[in-house]
Amino acid sequence: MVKKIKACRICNKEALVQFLPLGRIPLPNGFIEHKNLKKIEARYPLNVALCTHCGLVQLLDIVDPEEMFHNYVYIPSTSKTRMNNFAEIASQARQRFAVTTDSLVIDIGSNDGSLLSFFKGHGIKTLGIDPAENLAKIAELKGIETVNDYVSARLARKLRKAKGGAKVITATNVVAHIKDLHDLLSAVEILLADDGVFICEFPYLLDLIQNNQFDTIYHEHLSYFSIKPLLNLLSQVELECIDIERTAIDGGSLRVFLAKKKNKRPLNSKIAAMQKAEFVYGLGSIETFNSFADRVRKIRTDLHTTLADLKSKGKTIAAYGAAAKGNILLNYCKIGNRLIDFIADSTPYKQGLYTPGTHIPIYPESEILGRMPDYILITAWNFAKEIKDKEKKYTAQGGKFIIPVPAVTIL
Ligand code: JHZ
Repeated sequence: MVKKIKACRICNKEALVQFLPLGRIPLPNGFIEHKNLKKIEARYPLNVALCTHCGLVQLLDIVDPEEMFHNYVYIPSTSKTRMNNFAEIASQARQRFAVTTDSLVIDIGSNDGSLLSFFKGHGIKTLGIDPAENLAKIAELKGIETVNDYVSARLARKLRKAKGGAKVITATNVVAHIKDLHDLLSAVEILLADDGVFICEFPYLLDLIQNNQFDTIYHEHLSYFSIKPLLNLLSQVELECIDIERTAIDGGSLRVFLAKKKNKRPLNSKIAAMQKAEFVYGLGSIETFNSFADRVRKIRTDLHTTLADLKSKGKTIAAYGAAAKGNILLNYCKIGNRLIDFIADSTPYKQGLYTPGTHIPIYPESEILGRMPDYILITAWNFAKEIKDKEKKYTAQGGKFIIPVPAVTIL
């Protein structure tokens, strides 16, 4: 089921201007079993717009969350870079906000409990909230108590009564997945202790646009934040931004620290400077987004041409990382199993399956050296360094990597 959006989900104005129609694409985590390859796949519109009033970039079509999140194949523990980022968030939270063994830490969108394990390891009380039944079970097996549900103010009231207030609430790469942002922040207000802090991290729109990271745009990500819409949203609730950091994860993200307004913590001066930089770059103007869309179309042509040329010369090509973003890249650029022989991925739940829309088989990473393709397209480009470091033997034997963004490059 898909719902069309007319008004902005933050400011409620009918000021949405579409700038990048990516077409109808299967859900990016909808990997397929071999026996289902001949079945017709559901495709969903992927159109993105700018709210010319508050600046929130957002999808115009919303897929039913149950179709996307009930059973989820993505787990963060497949990347050292991501786990290091989680470790950093946990240690920052413990040191900066005086989290002790008496404190409660809640993670929204807790997946398999990976982030919370860095708190649990220090004897801190933890609670995960995640709608994916399969992942909540895995987290529980690791000893991370997990409520298998979508976060909401209603659920928050129940949990607050049962568990008390949280000193820290985290939400990494999950704010973009949630349709009702006001309800999310109400839930946070209810769950936070009066001196508590909400730490959320998500890809930063400025990095996404500057570096042509269009494949981060997919059905699961409903919102793409910059500072202006964030401040607009906060002006409507009882939370305020006490600090903000730019982090390198996922091609450039924002780590935002929110606290209850009644605490009267000083607003960080960084925020004004960042908002100014966004304005100077042109994030307030639709022309900026239209030229981004032109650059995206160029990447599509360049990538298809590069791979087709190599193939016509008899070269073999694989991809690395059956990431959700990779599936958007492959579908949008019309790169299927005629060009790419296989995708290497370390996620056990993805191996043996095929990519949605493009039907490329997913094999374990060991197949890289086993099959020695001439070229590897790094579809998980956000982890290019980690992948290149891991596959030094491949390059030593003459293998070459291709990076799709910010511009198609053969390394
Ligand atoms: P990765 C997911 O997006 C989904 P995806 C979600 N919607 C989100 O917002 C982001 O995460 C944060 C593999 N890999 O993290 C593992 C290797 O095989 O970029 C993953 O399948 N070997 C919640 O799917 C994929 O690549 C490696 O050495 O776009 C990376 O997926 C490394 C480093 C990764 O997220």
